[in-house]
Amino acid sequence: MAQLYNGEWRDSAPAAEEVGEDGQFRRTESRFRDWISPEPGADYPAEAGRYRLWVAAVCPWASRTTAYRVLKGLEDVVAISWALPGIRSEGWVFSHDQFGNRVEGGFPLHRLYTAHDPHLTGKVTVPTLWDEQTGRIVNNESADIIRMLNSAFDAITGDRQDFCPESLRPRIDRWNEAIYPALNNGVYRAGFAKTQAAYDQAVAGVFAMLDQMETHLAAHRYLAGEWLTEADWRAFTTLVRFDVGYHGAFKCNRRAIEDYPALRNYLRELYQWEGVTSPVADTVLFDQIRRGYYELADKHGIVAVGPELDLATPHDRERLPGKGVWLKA
Ligand SMILES: N[C@@H](CCC(=O)N[C@@H](CS)C(=O)NCC(=O)O)C(=O)O
Repeated sequence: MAQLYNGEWRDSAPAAEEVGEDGQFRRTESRFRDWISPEPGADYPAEAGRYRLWVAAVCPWASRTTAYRVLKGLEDVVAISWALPGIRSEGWVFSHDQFGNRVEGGFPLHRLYTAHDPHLTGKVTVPTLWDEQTGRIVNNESADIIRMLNSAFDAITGDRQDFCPESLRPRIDRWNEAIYPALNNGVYRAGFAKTQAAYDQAVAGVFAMLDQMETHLAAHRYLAGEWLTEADWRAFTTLVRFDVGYHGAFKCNRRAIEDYPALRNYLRELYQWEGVTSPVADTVLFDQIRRGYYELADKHGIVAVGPELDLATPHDRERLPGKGVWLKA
């Protein structure tokens, strides 16, 4: 994997190898974990127009943050830069730099990381939350970023939706802790496995989790019951990529989401969710997702044709009791 070594971008280096001797893929922990806060005197105070998200449409972790940006009505508050599609030797590449200047040949995200620290060693990942005022990276862990977006800017936007209410936290965390290793990251462990045993184990975990979710969602509108929460959005960004990406490119092909009656309707309901400023569906760029995964998986970069999905068709979830989104007092 390409990464920074003492501020230098190197295309491959065994030290950063994320595949162990047993052929298992292990994702490195994110390193920037600072927090935007509405508290007075915070290092990163909540201010409109100060922060920027650097994202890629193919990436499920980045997509958590792009979904929250529309869900919480933050389109005029937190700026966004979308990576140019395709895999490049420089990693994620953007059309403009951090000052808004167009860069001929593209601006690699690793430049942002060395602007933060010229001697940095580590991976360069999306999403990255950047502070334009100090020229520093605030955070590059999507799980943290969505918790921040859920509340940090509420006083600015007036939005009271709470996707992580205190009273539902234990349920949300329980689903997150189960779904992350088995499904969100499980599809990558299947797709990047270097041994049959590692693949077999990962793919078994993927489908055991989908089966468990199917059983739960047959009787409950959402993962945490009657309320739509963070657990649903973290599941969503993997589910929406499954049939067009993971099923073929990552060999997760025992079943498709379309084969699960409850999951397929649940996926439609989330996909059709109206954000405050734009629909969640606008943040899902199927063409880039499909291309992105096949480029990763196929050395010739051949993109599979199917399946054709129409997630805008009606769902049947109204038959289950649901209260929608929790509102803060
Ligand atoms: N734990 C991180 C993972 C982010 C991540 O791994 N993003 C991928 C794209 S899907 C990436 O940028 N990979 C580049 C690399 O591994 O060098 C998060 O959830 O934010």
